[in-house]
Amino acid sequence: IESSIPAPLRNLWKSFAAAEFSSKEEFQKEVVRHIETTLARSLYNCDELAAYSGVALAFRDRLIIDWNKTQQAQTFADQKRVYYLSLEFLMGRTLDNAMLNQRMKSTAADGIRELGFRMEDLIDQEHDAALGNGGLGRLAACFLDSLASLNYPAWGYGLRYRYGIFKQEIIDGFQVEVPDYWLDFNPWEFPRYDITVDIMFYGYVNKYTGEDGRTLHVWEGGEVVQAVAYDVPIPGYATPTTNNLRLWSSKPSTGEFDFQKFNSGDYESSVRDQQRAETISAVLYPNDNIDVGKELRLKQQYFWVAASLYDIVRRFKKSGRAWSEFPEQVAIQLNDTHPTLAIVELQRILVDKEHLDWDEAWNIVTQTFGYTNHTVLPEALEKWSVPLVQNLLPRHLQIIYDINLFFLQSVERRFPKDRDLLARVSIIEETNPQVIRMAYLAIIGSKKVNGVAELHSDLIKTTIFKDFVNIFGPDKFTNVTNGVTPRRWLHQANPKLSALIAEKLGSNDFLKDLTLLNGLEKYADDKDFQEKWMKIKFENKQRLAKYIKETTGISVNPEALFDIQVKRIHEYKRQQMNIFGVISRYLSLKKMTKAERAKQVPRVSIFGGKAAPGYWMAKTIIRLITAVSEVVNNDTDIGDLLKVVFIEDYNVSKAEFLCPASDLSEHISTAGTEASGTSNMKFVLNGGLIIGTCDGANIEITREIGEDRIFLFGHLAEDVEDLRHAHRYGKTEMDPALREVCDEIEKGTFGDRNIFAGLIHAVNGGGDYYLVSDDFASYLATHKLVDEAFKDKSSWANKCIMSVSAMGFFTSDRAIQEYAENIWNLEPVLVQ
Ligand code: CR1
Repeated sequence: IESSIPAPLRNLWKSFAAAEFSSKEEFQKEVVRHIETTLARSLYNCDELAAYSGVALAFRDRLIIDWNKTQQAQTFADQKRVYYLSLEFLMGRTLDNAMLNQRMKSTAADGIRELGFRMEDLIDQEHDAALGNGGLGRLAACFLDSLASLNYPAWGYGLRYRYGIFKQEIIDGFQVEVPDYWLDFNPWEFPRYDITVDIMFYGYVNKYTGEDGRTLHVWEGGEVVQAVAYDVPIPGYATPTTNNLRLWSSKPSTGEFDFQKFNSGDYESSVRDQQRAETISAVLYPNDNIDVGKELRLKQQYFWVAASLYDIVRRFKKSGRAWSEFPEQVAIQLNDTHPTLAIVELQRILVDKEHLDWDEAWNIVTQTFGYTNHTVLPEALEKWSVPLVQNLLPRHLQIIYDINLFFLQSVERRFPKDRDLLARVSIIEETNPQVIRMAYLAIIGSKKVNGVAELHSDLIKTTIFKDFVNIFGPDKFTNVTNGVTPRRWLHQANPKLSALIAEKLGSNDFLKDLTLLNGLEKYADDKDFQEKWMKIKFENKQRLAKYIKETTGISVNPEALFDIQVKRIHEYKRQQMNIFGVISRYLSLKKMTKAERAKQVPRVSIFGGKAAPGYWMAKTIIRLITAVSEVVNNDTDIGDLLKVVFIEDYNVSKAEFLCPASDLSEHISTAGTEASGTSNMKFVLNGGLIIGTCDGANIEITREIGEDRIFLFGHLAEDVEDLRHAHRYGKTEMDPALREVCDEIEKGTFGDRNIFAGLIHAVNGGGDYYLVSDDFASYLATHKLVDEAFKDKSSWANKCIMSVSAMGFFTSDRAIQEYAENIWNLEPVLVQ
């Protein structure tokens, strides 16, 4: 590429090349320039938002210079790239992360102070980029950070939703959803109006006979929508590597209006068509771990997958290589089944457009894809109705049928006469209407399938995907335990702790190699270090206490034990068990004498999380939490011994100040239901202990940090089936403490009992699917142990320090390295 441009021209350009600011003064100059010219403001009308914008634009320039270098270096290197397809990227805020990854935060903070602002205030101006629901989307964001930090050539592909996850307001104790229109000012994206792809829906399939006598399928006559690329730079930590996240936005493809309609006076209908096209990327579906199956969602999936594949194939074709080399140049990772149509779309491109033989094409496809499963919950496994797909994507349905036919034929050859097996593994489920099992299609079309924690990866092999392990052999199935980026979740979220650790270890290197944390082990008993450590925890708790006071009016004592459960509200995550436990604690306190009360450890129970708008039970759980908090917090008898707080609108930036402020966090899902969990990792990394079940990554955390530093309770995954069976067939007696709690709710202590009838029924007569009653006694007993342990401050500090020292395994860098080596076969590219 370089040699195609004459040297003099090249040199002239180089002499004018944009340079990165590197000193405080250069930074200040850039900020003022952006405020005065890009934003048309001045010293006299520069508020915090304008100052934030100026700083963000200055850093954006820096990112884009590195982004350009990186894209060039990766193109020249001509190595394999990985494409991470995810419908969700829960990025949170960008400015702080960009400053820290570029290691310019203190320079910038000094510069901004001189210009009359405080960096913390400016950071607070930024709107979260909330293009995800929960763990799955945040994992994708952590992975992008690690891919760039480790210099891997990688692109993310997603949708540019105009509305991210809704904002949650609590009104009269109930959740109310408010749209999240977040694009007013977003300096972190670059529209690429020149990069567009036409995407078709509906239409029909025609057959032709080609010159070589082969049957060709042509999909035509449908409605066309245009995808426009928006690029988001992803900076690595302490490296110039800045990768790309490409988000697609939808718009009508035939220009602004249908002029025929417009001219004939049908203005409204022409605007409606335009809006219809824009609707595709308008809104993120707000469901975590639940599949709703709406047509618009399928449209989103195909729109995004087709645009991304077109882009990937276009890039590959520029290299001029033979198709057979595609899997050596391209790895595509499917983040859950949402992008599974990519398998079908690539097969369609290769067969219908590039005229490869079916088998040759299928061979390429199945060497290219990897599929990550994130859940075993039946209600979250995607199934699309055949009539829906037939109508929206007629050619894709034919290809799915063919994939299924050839697959079933191969199964039949290996396992003759096993008709049950064929029915079990068929991509098509014979319900009425028939449905397509997307997970099966993803398995059949991928080279590797992985779960996200050891227990989860074992469970998928022995339960939902058992037959496929038989058919493909065990090597196709593997585990990559999730991780979190220590840059955001330690260095950025908890700057004081990060600085203390750096001081002790002698450098910041642990942010690149988290296993270096084990150097803290030898200070775990050092009283002076323990004190410094706990002082930071206390200050983080004070900051949270202040926030709680300001936003809810509730006064909490920062000396109390802060017990936090923040995550999406879901019955399997068992926030209902937590609040039942709080009620039980309240009832015990009420029964105590003054002298007994004086011996109790004061608690603050903090909850946060969104309920899917259509998930009535989850909304009822929120209502019970707010109802209990109204009663308990106003009971002067109880005072500081127990406070209950619901934090409104839990999101990434709130997680960043909640994680450092916990003494104890709750990860208490019914065993076998939480695939991994990632906030468990964040809380421990920030020096908090956890109470949890033997589920997901809790098990591996226990293995790393040691059993006596975690409060485990409850039944094991292997017990669950029998327990559920017992509930279904007659077991009715309830745990006595739980019975007392239910009675209290039914007495009306927490307001209108009818509101909570469904919640009570679920544990009392309703089959107790999530085994709250079965685990309740051990849950309460374990909380007693927590109280006892918290009284011994030095031993508590020792546990926290020892735990942090053993958290090296849970960096997303380790996870990404495992993907790169075992699944993608990917090598880093160094950027000069
Ligand atoms: C799981 O519930 C896991 C994340 C990321 C979620 C959670 O335990 O940590 O994925 N699964 O792997 C999910 O959203 C659709 O499935």
